[in-house]
Amino acid sequence: MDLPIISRARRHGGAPAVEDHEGTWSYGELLAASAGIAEQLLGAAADLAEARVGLAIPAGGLHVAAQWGIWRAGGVVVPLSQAATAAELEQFLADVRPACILATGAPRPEVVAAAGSLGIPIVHLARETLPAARGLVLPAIAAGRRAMILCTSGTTSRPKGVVSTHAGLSAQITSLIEAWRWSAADRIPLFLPLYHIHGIVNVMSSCLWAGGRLDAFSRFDAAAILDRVAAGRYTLFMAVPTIYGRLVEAIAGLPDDARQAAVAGFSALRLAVSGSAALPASLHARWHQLTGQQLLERYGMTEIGMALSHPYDGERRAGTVGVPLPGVEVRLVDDAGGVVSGTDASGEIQVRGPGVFLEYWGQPEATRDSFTEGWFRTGDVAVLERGQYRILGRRSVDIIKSGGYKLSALEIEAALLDHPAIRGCAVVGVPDDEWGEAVAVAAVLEPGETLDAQTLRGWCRERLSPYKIPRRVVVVDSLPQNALGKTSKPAVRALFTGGT
Ligand code: MCA
Ligand code: AMP
Repeated sequence: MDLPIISRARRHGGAPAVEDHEGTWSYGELLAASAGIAEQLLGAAADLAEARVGLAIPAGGLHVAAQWGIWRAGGVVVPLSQAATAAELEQFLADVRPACILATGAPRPEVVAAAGSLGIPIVHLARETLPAARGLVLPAIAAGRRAMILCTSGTTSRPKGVVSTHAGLSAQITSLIEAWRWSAADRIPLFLPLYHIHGIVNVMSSCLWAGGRLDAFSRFDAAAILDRVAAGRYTLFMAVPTIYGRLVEAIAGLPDDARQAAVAGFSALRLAVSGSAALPASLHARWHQLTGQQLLERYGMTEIGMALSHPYDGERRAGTVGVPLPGVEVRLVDDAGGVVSGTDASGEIQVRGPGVFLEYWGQPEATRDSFTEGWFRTGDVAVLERGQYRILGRRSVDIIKSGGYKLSALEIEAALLDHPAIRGCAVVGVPDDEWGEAVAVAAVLEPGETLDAQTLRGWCRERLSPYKIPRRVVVVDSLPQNALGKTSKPAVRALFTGGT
């Protein structure tokens, strides 16, 4: 039996599915291309039996065909970051050990280097030379099988692989289809990275599940996107707060006619969604003032998909993230382990439901520790206020959200501590108007050493993705300590914010 996303695509046959720099792909073309890719991956095998396959293809029809092809052959999709350094990729690839990596054109040198050092073959695909399907019978894929592994940073210095099953992804998608009323009439731009749930599930997979049309951009380009919005191409829009902030600025910089057209395009959307990081109330208000649209804010996580959302109809109160999505159970648990009842008391958000991930790849202990009584512990703290959840913050000071990306302070610290001039350091997230939080580091140097911010950033650039590079650097004689003699991260943060 076909996977649901495949059987649904069959219903839309000749309808346009994806528009990218190479033109339009219909649902029928995606199905044919994915069958050919599946057969090529299978070779003489009947089923890839959950072999991992890396995906390093930019957003577009070929990316979708490759993703579906891997699934149809029984493989597990491992999307690769388009920003990662060779060292980061090598660490992740060594962990998940893909059988091969699907790429197109000239793959990023970082991918070539990492794959080369681990002996992982790169399979090149191009639209014009895709293998034609011979009509072989593809394996039946049970819903409980592994489908995807995403790399996520957290409270450990090494990122983890989050494993989702086909059933889990289907549950995440159908919840959004119902709550946000996706239909085949929907048209949406895709400019978010395709190695996170936001771009993969909320935008790409939900759109294709519904039979809608996706405009794929290789990256976020405000001018190109505003042009299409102004042309009235879209019914839906999904982005992180940093992008809405940039759009406000870009619209303000347009000549009168273009500005009016862009605003009219946004005003005509049936829905605009913000998430991945807190949407400042001021930006919610600014967007409303500009477009007449109330942004719908939602809350999710790689491990669970989307959990909370403002209602489609009903109050979209700034500063809150709404109510549980269909199929998702949410509870708040206080520090003593008690379930918070009633309102106005805070607790950790815990989530249960069919969309929750299966496991951290190869880390049974970390998987076990992240659940309690069958509930996933998100590490985010919230309060239920007048019927809607409001996020108060995170339990761990070591998780930073910058421009929608989740970063681990510990991972950045580990890279910095390798520098011979650095004796100690503490990385924190500090409030930032553009990025939500910006990465900041306080460093203690070895006696007699000097290190300027530019050199420190250069060191990081060779080892870490660009968005992990500290934006603010201060050299101190010693790191502030708490009563237990450990580095006090709140006090480190105060070095940058001036607070105490
Ligand atoms: C780029 N830079 C960043 C970030 N992005 N620095 C900090 N934080 C970032 N997020 C760096 C660039 O490397 C560059 O550094 C400098 O900032 C300016 O780059 P620019 O070209 O202006 O940025 P950009 O390439 O246009 O990217 C900005 C962006 C991007 C479009 C906002 O960050 C983005 O797509 N964010 C969305 C991420 C996302 O989808 N997150 C969802 C994951 P230099 O000048 O030094 O070279 S969360 C998720 O999936 C969960 C489930 C959920 O709830 O959604
Ligand atoms: P990720 O691990 O990249 O999937 O990021 C998930 C984290 O993003 C969550 O644990 C939250 O801390 C944060 N997040 C997602 N959506 C929101 C939101 N609407 N408001 C505040 N934080 C959010």
